Amino acid sequence: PQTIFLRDYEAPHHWVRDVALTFRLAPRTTRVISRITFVPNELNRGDLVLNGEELQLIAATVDGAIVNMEVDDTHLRIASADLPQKPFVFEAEVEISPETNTALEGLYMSNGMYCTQCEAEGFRKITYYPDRPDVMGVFTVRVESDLPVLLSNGNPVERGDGFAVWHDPWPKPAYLFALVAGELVNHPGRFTTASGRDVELNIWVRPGDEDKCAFGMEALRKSMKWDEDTYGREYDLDIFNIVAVDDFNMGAMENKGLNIFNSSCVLASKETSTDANFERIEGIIAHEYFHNWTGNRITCRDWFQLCLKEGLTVYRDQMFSGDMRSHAVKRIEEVLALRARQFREDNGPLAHPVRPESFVEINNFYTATVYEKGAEIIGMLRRLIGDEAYRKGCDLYFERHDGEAVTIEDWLKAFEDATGRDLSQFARWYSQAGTPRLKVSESFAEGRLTLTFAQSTPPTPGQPDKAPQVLPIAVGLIGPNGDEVVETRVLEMTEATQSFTFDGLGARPVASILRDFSAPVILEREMDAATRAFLLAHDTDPFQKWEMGRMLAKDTLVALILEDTPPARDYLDAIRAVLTDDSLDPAFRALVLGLPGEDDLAQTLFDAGVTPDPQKIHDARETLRGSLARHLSDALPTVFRQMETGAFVPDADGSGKRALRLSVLSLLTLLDAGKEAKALFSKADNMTEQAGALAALLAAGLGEEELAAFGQMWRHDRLVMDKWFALQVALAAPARAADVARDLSHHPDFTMKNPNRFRAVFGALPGNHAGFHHAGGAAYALLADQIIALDALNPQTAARMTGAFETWRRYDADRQAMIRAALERIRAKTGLSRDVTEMVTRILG
Ligand code: HT7
Ligand code: ZN
Repeated sequence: PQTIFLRDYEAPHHWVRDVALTFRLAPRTTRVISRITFVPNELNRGDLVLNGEELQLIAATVDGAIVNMEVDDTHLRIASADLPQKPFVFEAEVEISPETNTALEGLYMSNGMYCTQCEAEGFRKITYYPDRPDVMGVFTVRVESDLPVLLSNGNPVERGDGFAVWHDPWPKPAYLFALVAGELVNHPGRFTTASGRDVELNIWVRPGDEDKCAFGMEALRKSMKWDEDTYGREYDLDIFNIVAVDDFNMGAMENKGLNIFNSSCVLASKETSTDANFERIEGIIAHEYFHNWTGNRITCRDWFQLCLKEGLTVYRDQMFSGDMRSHAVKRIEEVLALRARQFREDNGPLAHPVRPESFVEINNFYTATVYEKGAEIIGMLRRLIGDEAYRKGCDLYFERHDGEAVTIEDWLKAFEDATGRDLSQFARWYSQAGTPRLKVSESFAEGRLTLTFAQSTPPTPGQPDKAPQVLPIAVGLIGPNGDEVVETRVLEMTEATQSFTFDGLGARPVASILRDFSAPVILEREMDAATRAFLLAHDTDPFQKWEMGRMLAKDTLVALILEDTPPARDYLDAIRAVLTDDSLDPAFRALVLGLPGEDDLAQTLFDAGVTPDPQKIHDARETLRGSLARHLSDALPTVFRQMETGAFVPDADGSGKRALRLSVLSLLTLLDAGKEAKALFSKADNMTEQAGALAALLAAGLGEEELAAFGQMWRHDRLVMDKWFALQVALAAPARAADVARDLSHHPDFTMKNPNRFRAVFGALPGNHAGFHHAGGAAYALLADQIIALDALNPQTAARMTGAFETWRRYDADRQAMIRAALERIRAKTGLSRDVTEMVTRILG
C-alpha cells in the first residue's frame, strides 16, 4: 500500500463552490446524483481529480457535455485539457449499496435505518468528490425515501411526500457531510443563544429509547452555554440534531448540525447506565458540540493536522467536564487514561508524533497520542502563557481563520501574535514522539532549595534523537509541619538540564513536583516511603496527593512480586487514613483506594529491567487486595453504609459516593463471602450499583447466579448486554479467560457486525491482562482469529483491535514467539485490508 507524506502536501487543482446532492434511497441500489460547481485553483492548475470507491458510475458530464475521463477503483480523473479554465459544473449519477456496507464507512444501514460516517475518507464511498478536508463547499441535499425521518446537515428548507431538502450555508469539507433516514422518534429541546438565536434541538432514537434522552439533551444545552461563556462561541444554525445509531465504529461524529452518536454514547437512564456511562456521555456530547468551532468552522488543511481539531477539542471537553464536576477528580482520571493508553503507545512500536509525518491509512491515526497527548499540549500552552493570553490567542485564531482549513503552524502563530512569545521550541511537542523522562535531584543549604532537572526522550520508530522540549513544571513546597510554605509556581524548563532555586526557606521543605500533572512526562525521583506518606497526608495539590498513594501502592506491589515482601504497615495505615477522612471527597478517596492495573505494573517492571510475569502480577495484586481488606475490615462496613446515596442523581456528588461504596464493597466481598454484594445486587435500583455488585462478586470468583440473573433480566437491552458480555471476560480467572471469550463468541446474541458487541468480548480480553497473556497463548491465537474474521467485514475496527499486541516486546521469549506468530498469521491472510496490514507491520517493527 502507498504511504502518504506530510511533506508532499499540494493544494488541490480545483476548489468546490457548491454541491447539490440527491439521494434516492434503496437498500442495495441507492442512487446518488451530484451537481458540483468547481472553480479552478489559479495557483495550482491541473487535472480534475475526484476520489471514488465502491461506486457504480452511471453517467457523468461537464457543463452538460460528455467528456473523456479515466475511472479506476479509487479515482475519476479528467485531464486539464478537457476542462473549461473557468468555473464549471460536474454532474454525476452513481449507484451504491448501503445494505451490504459492513465497514460502516460511507452510507450504510443499521437496524433498517440509513446513516453515514464520512470522516476521514468515507465520502468517496458515496459519490465522486475531492474527498480532502481543504476543499470546502456549500451543500444542498435532497433525500428521497418513504421513511418518516429524513435528515441532513444545516437547516431544513423543504419537506414533502417522500422527500426532504436540507441546506447548509456554512462551507464544509466532505468529511462533515451526514445523512440519516429511518423510523425514528425525537426527544426535543430548545436553546436560545447569547445573541438571541432560537435553536431547535433534537435527539433522534429508535422507538423505545426515547426515555433515555433527557440526560443527553441537558448535556447538550450545558455545552452550548459553556462554549458561549468560556470561549465566546455561539451556535450558528437554526437546528441541531443528534442521532443515536447502534452500529458505529467509534463514539460519535461531529457532522455539521447533524451529530451521529454510537447509541452507547448518548442513551442514558439510571436503570441501564452506570455513573461512568453518564460522565462519558456528558463529555462526548460536549466534545462533538465543541467541534462546531474547533473542527467545523475552522477545519484541518490535511489529515496530518488531525490534532488541530482533536487535541484542542479534547482539551475543551476536559475543561467542560471539570467545570461540571470536579477538576481534581477529572484530572486524576485523565492522567490514569493518558498513562494507560498514550504512554503505552508512546513507549512501543506504534509511537508517533502528535502530528504524524506519514501514514498508510489515516483511520489508524485516531490515536491516544493525537487526541490525549494533543490535549496535554494545549494544557501546557495555557499553563505557560496564562489564562488571559490563552483566551486572547483563541479569539485571534477564531477571528483569523473562520471558514478556513488550517495547520498547526497557523494555530501556534495566533498565540505567538497574541503574546509576542516565540513558540518554535514549544512546537517540538507536535513533531517529537515519545514520553520525556524527567529526572530531578534536590539540594538544600542556607535556606535555599535547588531543584535540578534533566530531561531526555527515548528513541521512537524513525526518531533516534530528540531535542529538549519546553516543560512547564508546577512546583509547591510543604514545610516539615505539613503546611504549604510556597504555593504552586510554574517553572519553565527549556534546556536538557536546568536548575531552579527557592530562597528564604527556614527549614528544608518537601517539594511537590509536577502538580496537576503539568506536563505529560515520566518523573523519575528518588523518594522514600515516609516522604511519600508525608505528601499523601499533607500535599494541597490533589493530583500529587493521589500520586503519592499510587506510588506507595506500586512500590508495595513490586516488592510483593519480586521478593514476596508483605505490605508495610505504614502503607496500609496511610490508606486507612485516606479512606476514613471525611473531609476528603469520596470520589478522591475511591481513586486512592484503587490499585494500579496489571498492565501498568507489567510496564513498571519492564522499565526496571525485569521481564513481567503476568500471573505473578495478578496474584500479587490479589494478595494486596486481601491484605487491604483485612487491615481495613473494621472501617469497610462503616464507609459502605455512609456512602449510601438515596435517590439516584448522576452528578459528581452521587457518583463519587457510589464509586467509594463500590471500591469498599469489592474489598468487603473478600471477607464476607459476597453477602453485602449479593444483597446490593438484588436491591439496587440503578445500573451503577447493580453492575458494581456483580463485578465485585465476579472478581472474587463468586456470582454465577447473579450473572445468570443479570443476563436474563437485560436480555432485551443491547447496551446492558454489552456489559454482561464484557464483565465475564474482563473478570474471568486468567486460566479461563480465552475459553470464556470463545464461548461467548458462540452465544446467539454475539455478532461481529456490531462493533460494540465485538469490543465487549474481544476488547475486554486484552483488558484481562493475566488472561490475555496466560501461558500457552490461547488468547493470542483466539484474538488473531477474530481480527482476521472481522477484517473481512470491518477493517477499521479490526485494525484498532491489533493494538492489544503493541506491548509484545515486554514479555518473555515464549510469549514473544507466540505473539509474533499470531501477528504473522494475520499479516499472511490473503486480501487483508490496508488498515490491518499497516498496524501489524508497525507492531512487528
Ligand atoms: N471526529 C470523529 C473521529 C472519527 C470517527 C467517528 C466515528 C466513526 C468513525 C470515525 N473516524 C474518525 C470523532 C471525534 O473525535 O469527535
Ligand atoms: Zn473529536
